[in-house]
Amino acid sequence: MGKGWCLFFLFWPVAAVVSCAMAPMVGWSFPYDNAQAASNLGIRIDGLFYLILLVTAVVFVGTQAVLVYALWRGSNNRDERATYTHGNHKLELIWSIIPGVILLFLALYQMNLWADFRIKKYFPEAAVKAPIAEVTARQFEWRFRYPAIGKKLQPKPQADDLYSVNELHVPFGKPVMIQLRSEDVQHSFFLPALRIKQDALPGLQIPVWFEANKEGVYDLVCAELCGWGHYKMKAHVIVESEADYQNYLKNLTQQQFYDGLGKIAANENDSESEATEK
Ligand SMILES: [Cu+2]
Repeated sequence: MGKGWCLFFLFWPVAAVVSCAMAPMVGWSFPYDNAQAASNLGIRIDGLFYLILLVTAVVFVGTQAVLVYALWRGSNNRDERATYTHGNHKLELIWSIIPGVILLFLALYQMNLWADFRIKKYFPEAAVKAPIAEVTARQFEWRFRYPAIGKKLQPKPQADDLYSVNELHVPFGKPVMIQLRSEDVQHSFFLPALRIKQDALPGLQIPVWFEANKEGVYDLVCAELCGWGHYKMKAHVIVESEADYQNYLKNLTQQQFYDGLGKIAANENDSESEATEK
């Protein structure tokens, strides 16, 4: 093999490493201008991502360096011939045990993060006690059902529940939980900025929690090819202060229960039920 081929095989790993290192500078890395994740759990997930990237980068650079060295040496010395061996037991043990140990380390290292993210027992208690909304994915939109102000979300829709489509409001700085459902096929609730992704499955109600750590308008997309209108399932999650969030719910109540005569039906019902209770 000529030296030209050695350079050819050297070029690709170098190009891969350089483009990987440049990715954050040119916007090819994490979403939102490579900003830090907008949730505390997301920041921990990014940490795990970088650790795995580092491990794979070391292995990749190491094996490529050995490959190029072997090619270069072979191209320098045309008298040295390759020999055929049936295998090397010791070598095979080494390259089985080292990746095995690395994988075992990663599997154990990420267990806490996985538990905090997915196992309900480890969710923040306040979030579990008061889910803020039920999120229903359907072909091809997201529907949100909030409980009436001051009430708790019930498994079945209530007369005074509040609804919105493709716009979910949540307060920042505190853990919130949603109940995720699908009305038809399999969808996936994906908040790239918060590093949250969970499939929505027909017949199941799946709790998902997150804690947004900064205000903003973030994309909510469906990450499961769910039909011809899959691309239309782009919604937004609006992360705002607790006061703005409460205002939003108030406005939603007013819009939804306005009877056209200047009265808010929901409030009227409330005062009526209070009166009957007395
Ligand atoms: Cu979908």
